[in-house]
Amino acid sequence: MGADTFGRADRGVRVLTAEDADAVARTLRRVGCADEGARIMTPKGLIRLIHLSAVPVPAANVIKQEMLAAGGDAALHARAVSCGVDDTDVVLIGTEAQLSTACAKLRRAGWGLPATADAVLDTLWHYATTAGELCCGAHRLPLGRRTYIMGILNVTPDSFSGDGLAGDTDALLARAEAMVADGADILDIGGESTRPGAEEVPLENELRRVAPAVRALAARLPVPISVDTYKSAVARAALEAGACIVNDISGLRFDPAMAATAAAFCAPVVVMHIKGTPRTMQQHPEYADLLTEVCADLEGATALAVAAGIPRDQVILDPGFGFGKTVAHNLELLRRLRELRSYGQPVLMGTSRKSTIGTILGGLSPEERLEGTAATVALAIANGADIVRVHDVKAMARVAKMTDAVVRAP
Ligand code: HH2
Repeated sequence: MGADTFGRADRGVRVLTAEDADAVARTLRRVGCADEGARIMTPKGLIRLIHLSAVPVPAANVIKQEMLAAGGDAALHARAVSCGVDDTDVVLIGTEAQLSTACAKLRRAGWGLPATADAVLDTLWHYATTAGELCCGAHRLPLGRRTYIMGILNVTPDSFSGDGLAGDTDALLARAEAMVADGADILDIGGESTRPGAEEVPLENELRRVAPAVRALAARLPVPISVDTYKSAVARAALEAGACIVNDISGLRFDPAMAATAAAFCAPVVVMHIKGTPRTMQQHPEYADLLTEVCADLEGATALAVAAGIPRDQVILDPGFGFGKTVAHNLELLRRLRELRSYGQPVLMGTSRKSTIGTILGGLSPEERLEGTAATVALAIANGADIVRVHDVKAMARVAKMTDAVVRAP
């Protein structure tokens, strides 16, 4: 663009896409900006909204002042300024540069603000960084390079998707081998359906379904096996039989011995959010603030895991698509999944063939939900999922590879 076009609103003016530091830095360098300039300006190019829960009002007012002084702002409850409430949630609004400046000041303040400032800086770092690896027995899954495919193997007679294989070990092995050939990185074996309204399966039945299946698969297949259960006795039997990940839809809540069981085997755990139990969860689920509630629950589940000795980075977060959620809730979870990246922990999403997809697409049955599942898998990956839990491994491995090529480009 030369002097003749400069200043004309219809030429060379556009909004840029740059959602992380690397993208901002590249954008600045494209106009010939010096490396040092790009280093200084990159944090000014990333605006963040950060949620803080239940801040005492005096502290919240100090935070607001420091954010304003740094050129950002902070939203508080309408009655916080007049001390009409005792505490308030806060939304910090600022560029990373402004947030850093405000946090540096808050680290020298009182009212517990140094800890808050450190938490904000930690969170910003976690949000921007994917590092580490999942340690699953002898298997290592480095995070951030690509999305991992968790293939669903239900050894049940009544799974919602109609794919259950209770009692047929040969068929199970054949399906598992096909899944691995099609691109499964993890196989998730479950012996109890957790579809809405499902009744609990007695422990003995679940053990009889799961343990032999895990033993057969672990001996023959080159990928880590996870066990989908909320019962510690089933988890223990599966881990003894060769499973190396525990996938607990209750977020370690239904069985108090679950966290210690996983810890004893050094197994990573998937902690999932559920509201209620599978039997009750779809009875008018309501949330004052969906993501705040889901994230607080997952933080609590992580604390249980860490207290039992599981390293924080081996605690995988799952917002529980379909578990105590309306269609609107599920869509919001998918849209805002990236918020779960605030914790520096791996993120898993399980949308496969779920009823929300059937509803949106006009009442399709589970077997007809492939394309809808593909859309949700692509969005989950674009919004920060490290692992997707799916029935249709071949198709979703392709969706993941294609999406990874776009969103994980160097
Ligand atoms: N969904 C189901 C079961 N287990 N685990 C995690 N972590 N996340 C999920 O979204 C999830 C899960 C339900 O799916 P499926 O296993 O196919 O059905 P059923 O429970 O009816 O066997």
